[in-house]
Amino acid sequence: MRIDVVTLFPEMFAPLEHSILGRAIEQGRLTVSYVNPRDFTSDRHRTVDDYPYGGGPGMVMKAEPIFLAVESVARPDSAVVLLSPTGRVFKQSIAAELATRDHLVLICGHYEGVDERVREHLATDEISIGDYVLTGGELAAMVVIDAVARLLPGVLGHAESASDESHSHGLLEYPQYTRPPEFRGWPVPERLLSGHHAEIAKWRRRQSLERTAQLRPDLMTSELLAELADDGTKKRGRRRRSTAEPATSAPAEPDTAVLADSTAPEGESPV
Ligand code: 4HQ
Repeated sequence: MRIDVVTLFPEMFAPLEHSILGRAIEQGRLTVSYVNPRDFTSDRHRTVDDYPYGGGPGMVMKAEPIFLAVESVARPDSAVVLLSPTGRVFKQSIAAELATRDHLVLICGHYEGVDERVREHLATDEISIGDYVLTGGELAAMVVIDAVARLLPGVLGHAESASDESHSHGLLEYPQYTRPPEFRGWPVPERLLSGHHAEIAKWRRRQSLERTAQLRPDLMTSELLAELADDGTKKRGRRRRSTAEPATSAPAEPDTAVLADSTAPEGESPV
């Protein structure tokens, strides 16, 4: 995959050179390049921002340097993604969707934002990494790059493996332990030491279900709630024909009642 990042601050992306992504870049599985809108200005001061029409605080990134920067790298098959608090909120399924593309162009805004014509006439997609305000789109772009790159073929090594963790199957991960079997008096759950693989798999599934219900009730589908309610004492297999199976599996609304802090107002705007 090739990723071109449109940014005034390419130095901010130095962390990508390290660890797993650094290895993926060295192996040529991923190419990340930078294109600076400042290099597409023609005035003496290389101006990339200007005052907002209508007044108000802060500066707005000018349309032309961003259009020229994107147009210098874009191909017919590029996904052109604007990082912005008004975008669709990033999650694993969006990472998986982007990982199928051959070319991403990520536009990082700075200051109070970018001229609206970038969103309207240049970006093909708009992504937010969450409901909080960053000083620029660079950290958001790095989050997207990291989550997408680890899904590319061969990027994760044997020991890392992409399929079996939180959010890839819609459940939170079960608790993990390594040696020693007892640390400061806290033991590793006995089932994990048993070597009984079927029992271990059952225990882990149960832990994942219970954790998800407790910590992220918004992720619980009707199927998962039914599985959670099932105490495992009924006989398996030989299922009888059921009448009226629900057709959909929409996640439940967040159940803030189970959370420690249910006092925060909902729908707080990040912008
Ligand atoms: N930004 N998810 C860039 C964000 C943001 C987010 C604020 C983007 C400032 C100029 N980006 N503007 N949240 O907070 O992606």
